[in-house]
Parts: sequence; C-alpha cells; structure tokens
Amino acid sequence: MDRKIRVLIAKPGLDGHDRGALVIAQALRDHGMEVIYTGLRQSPGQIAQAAIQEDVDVIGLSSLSGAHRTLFPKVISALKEQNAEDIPVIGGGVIPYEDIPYLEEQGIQKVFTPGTPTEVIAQYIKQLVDPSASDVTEPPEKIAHIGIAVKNIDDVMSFYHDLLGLKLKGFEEVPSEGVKVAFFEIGETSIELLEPLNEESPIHKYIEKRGEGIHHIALEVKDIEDRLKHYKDQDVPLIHETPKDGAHNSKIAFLHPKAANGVLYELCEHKEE
Ligand code: B12
Repeated sequence: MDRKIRVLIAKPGLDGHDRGALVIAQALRDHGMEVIYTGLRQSPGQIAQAAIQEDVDVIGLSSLSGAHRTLFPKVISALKEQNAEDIPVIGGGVIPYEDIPYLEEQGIQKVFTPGTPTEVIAQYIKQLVDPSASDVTEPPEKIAHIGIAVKNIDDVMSFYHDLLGLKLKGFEEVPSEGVKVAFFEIGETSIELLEPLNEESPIHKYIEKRGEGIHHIALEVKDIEDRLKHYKDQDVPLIHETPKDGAHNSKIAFLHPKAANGVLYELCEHKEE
C-alpha cells in the first residue's frame, strides 16, 4: 500500500478516560499511520460523520466506562445510516472478555484489551486495510499434529493402528531433528509418533529426561518467517529464530516451552503440494 493508512480514534459517550486512546493514537502514528483523534465525549453520529469527512480506513473506539455494549453497536448503526458501513470498526479499553463475542456479532471487527502490545494492534490494522499483507496476528489455522515421543515406533503401532484404528499416512525420516516419524490421520489433524534415530536427537534426550509421552503440539501457520520475527520482536522465547525443514515438505520452528507454561509448541507451514 503506497499511501498512509488513516485511522480515526474515537471516544464515544461520557467516558473521561483518555490515556489509552492517546497511547494508541501515538503508537499508530509511530507505525506510520495518520491518526485523527476525536477528543472526549463524542456521540455515535458525530463519530460516523468524522470518519466520513476524514475519509479514514478504520475507526478505533476506546471505552473504559462500561458502556461499550450500548455505544459500540450504536456507532455501527450510525455508519449504516450514513451509508458508510464499509468502514471497519475496532475497539479497545476495559472490556470484559465475555462481552467480546457480542460486540463482534454487532459488527466490531476485533476488540483489544489492556496489555495487548501496540505492535499487534498496528499489524492487525495493516492487514485489515490491506488483506494481501502478511498477517502475523492471524491465529494459527489448526493443530497440524500432536507429537508423541516413543522409544520404538514398531512397539506402539498396534495401539494406534489396530486398537484405535487410525489411518496410517506414512513414515518419514527427518534428519534435521534426528527422528523417524509415523503419521496417523485423525480428523483434520494427525498424531505424529517420533522415534529417535540417534543419541543426539532431541527426542532421545527428551525420553531420557521425561520418559515417553506427549512431546509437542504443532500449529499450522502461514508466513512462518514473518511470524517468528514478529514473536521475536514481542520478546517471546524461541528455540528457533528461523525456520528449518520438517517432515512432509514443511518449514518448522519451535517456541521455547517458557513461552507457554511448559508446553512445547511447534509452528509449521506446509508448502502447497
Ligand atoms: C487512570 C484511571 C482514571 C483517571 C483517568 C485519567 C485519564 N485522563 O485517562 C481518573 C482518575 C480521572 C479516573 C476517573 C474515573 N474512573 Co478510572 N481508572 C483509571 C485506571 C486506574 C487506569 C486507566 C488507564 O489510564 N490505563 C492506562 C491506559 C494506557 O490503558 P487503557 O486505557 O486500558 O488502554 C489500553 C488498552 O485498553 C487498549 N485500548 C484502549 N483504547 C483503545 C482503543 C483502540 C482502538 C484500541 C485498538 C485499543 C485500545 O490499548 C491501550 C494500551 O494498551 C483504570 C483501572 C485500570 N486498571 O484500567 C480505572 C477505571 C477505568 N476507572 C473506573 C472508574 C469507575 C472511574 C470513575 C467513574 C471513578 C469515579 N467514581 O469517579 C471516574 C470516571 C471518570 C470519567 N469522567 O469517565 C473503572 C471503570 C469500571 C468499568 N469499566 O466498569 C476502572 C476500570 C477502575 C475499576 N477497576 O473500577 N480513572
């Protein structure tokens, strides 16, 4: 996108808390956007009008007063009345998580609560305005597989294949990880049995330390490189800062278990077959 993204930050209703709105306005300017701030105590109609007059790409509503369930939908209605419902609206402030599904049903694209890094908000807006931009804030698409560390794949095959009756998709050796892998299909995802090929394999070390069992959960993502860079910028502890080759023509990288309460997550991006 060649021109600057234009954002209207607005404070609907009688809410006098303006710090968050000002913080967001400044952060978005720092990300190269043009930001117009309405100031306090605007009516939904005034906000819609300002958005049209300023020809903005996005409206960001800020509310800390507890009136978001009434005011945010009113802004959506005011935009419709003025034939401007194509302007996307996001929201933020002190908003209980249980209210978020309702606000999204009413047409708010996304709600950001205290503690969300401003980097994430800026990335989201960029992608909202230009969907062709890589979106590292989009959630992972699905669980690609669950990795289970075993000493010997042959010894456990009968449980997965014969008892559970899962469909065996195949075997593969992944030299970069020092493992032999067996894949079983289960719905949209799969179970991946991991057998160490040598003593240097992380799976060998894992079994030595913790015994056999669930080793990791792999999440299917797009743009793995951009995503890793984004997580690094957010100080998320990573095992791999750049992706490496995984099974099935994929690129993979592991987050450090410190990032997720002791759970080892793998990111994995499958190339189009
Ligand atoms: C500072 C503060 C005040 C200051 C406000 C100063 C100012 N100019 O803003 C003063 C002392 C004036 C004040 C007054 C009141 N306050 Co006060 N206040 C707070 C407090 C402690 C911090 C708010 C703050 O500035 N946070 C820092 C900023 C940077 O964070 P933020 O606003 O949450 O913004 C972040 C995100 O929410 C998000 N975000 C915010 N807006 C937007 C918009 C978009 C588009 C996006 C993408 C993201 C986004 O990004 C920001 C950065 O991370 C909160 C408690 C709390 N912990 O939140 C109570 C709080 C908001 N206040 C509260 C109350 C009740 C009041 C009063 C009614 C108290 C009274 N009885 O007089 C009055 C009302 C004043 C008024 N006219 O509206 C309640 C609100 C309860 C509710 N929502 O149901 C809170 C939650 C305290 C509480 N736990 O009860 N308050």
